[in-house]
Amino acid sequence: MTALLDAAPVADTTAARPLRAAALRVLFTNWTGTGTVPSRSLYPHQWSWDSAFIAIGLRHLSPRRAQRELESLMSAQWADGRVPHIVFNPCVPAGQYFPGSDFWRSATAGAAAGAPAAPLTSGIIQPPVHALAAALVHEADPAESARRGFLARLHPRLEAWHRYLAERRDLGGHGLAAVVHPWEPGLDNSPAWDTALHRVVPAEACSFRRADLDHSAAADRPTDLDYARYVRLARDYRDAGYDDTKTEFAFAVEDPGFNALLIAAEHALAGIAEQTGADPGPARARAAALTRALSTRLWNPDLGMFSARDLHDDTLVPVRGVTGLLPLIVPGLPADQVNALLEATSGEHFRLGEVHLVPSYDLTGPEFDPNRYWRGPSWFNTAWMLHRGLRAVGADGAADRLRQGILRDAAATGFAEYLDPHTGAGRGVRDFSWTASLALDLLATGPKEER
Ligand code: 2M8
Repeated sequence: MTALLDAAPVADTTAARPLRAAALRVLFTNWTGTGTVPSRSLYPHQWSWDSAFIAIGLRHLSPRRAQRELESLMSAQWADGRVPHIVFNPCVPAGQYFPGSDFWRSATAGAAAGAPAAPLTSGIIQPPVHALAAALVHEADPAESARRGFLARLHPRLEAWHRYLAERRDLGGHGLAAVVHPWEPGLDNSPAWDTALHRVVPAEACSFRRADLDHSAAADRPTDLDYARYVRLARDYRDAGYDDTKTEFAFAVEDPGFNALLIAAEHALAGIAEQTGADPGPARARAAALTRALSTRLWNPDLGMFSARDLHDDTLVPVRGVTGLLPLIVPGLPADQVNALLEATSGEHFRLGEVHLVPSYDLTGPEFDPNRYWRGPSWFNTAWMLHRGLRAVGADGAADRLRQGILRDAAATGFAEYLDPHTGAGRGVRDFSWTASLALDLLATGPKEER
């Protein structure tokens, strides 16, 4: 191992103060009054899994604000249980983000599926980190949480959200939730989606205008061809009324990261049910069934880690993506899979401890690009989740070093959206909310805390 992560640590006392202050400044700047935008420039609305990660950090600043972050997101939930991946801020000018509310048309196209008349939202989803976030936010100040009835109000919404995933999104029929758009697992242009995405007929280039390139370098973002396919998939879903039973999904994938997060969230939801006097049984049963399905259906023995399953031909995708490591957060995973995952994190494909954070895709893979979004760069949320997984399986040394790397790189890059795993150079936008909030979380929880 190189000395990279042994470099001068961000101490947990006085040396950490500037980092904490800077993280708080980012979260204050990006707060809109009811929620937090991921970035004032590139992402000027509220995003689903961003809000969950943001709440996890915000709880150390203001548990009440962290509660409001989750409450505002969940108030945009559809009647069928889905939590939309974007909640649009009506005060942001149309055209500042594409695809905006005029593209998704949730209030009309989504009406039959249960979209609210307001706020306007997208119609797809993102990973279900919310119950985990809610449990952590509650723990930050249980008295204030109880006084506001936070968990009691959120529990039915979270239960409906998880039921939506279990009942409407088990497209493969084997007990796992499927994603129907590369934006849904949150790793938009991961090489893990390439084969499935290449089957999608792109939308006409003249039918849309990207806004992301106004705020970020083209070399750091998905290509125009990727975008044309994203637009086509979203348009087809919208035109089928966002109906999961009627849409002919050209893209349908079971992702190990999405399902691992769902399992962690089901465990958190069972705990929330217990605290609120509700029945924890359904969440526990779903967690157990999901864990069995994950460890059989998405374990890829050829890769020695988990990988996505393409529902088009029911085959495992032979690609090493960072989401294939995230099942480390799943309680009760078979020991041989845990051991193989630990080997995979430190092996040549991800080189944990030798490169900055953990790359989003195989360092030796043919598609690896250190700059382009989810095709190689390291991200702070996946590093935070892996840190949690390492901690959960008792790999404290590796967890401590990763924690140190997250703090160091967040400070060094000005809270970059992502970074080059080899050089540590920041990529994408700066002052990115989940980078700030997750750094804040690790500063507040200390190096060896068991969670
Ligand atoms: C990125 O995705 C959005 C679409 O949802 C985009 O590129 O416009 C992803 O990194 C996603 O994981 C993230 O939630 C979102 C906002 O930070 O940006």
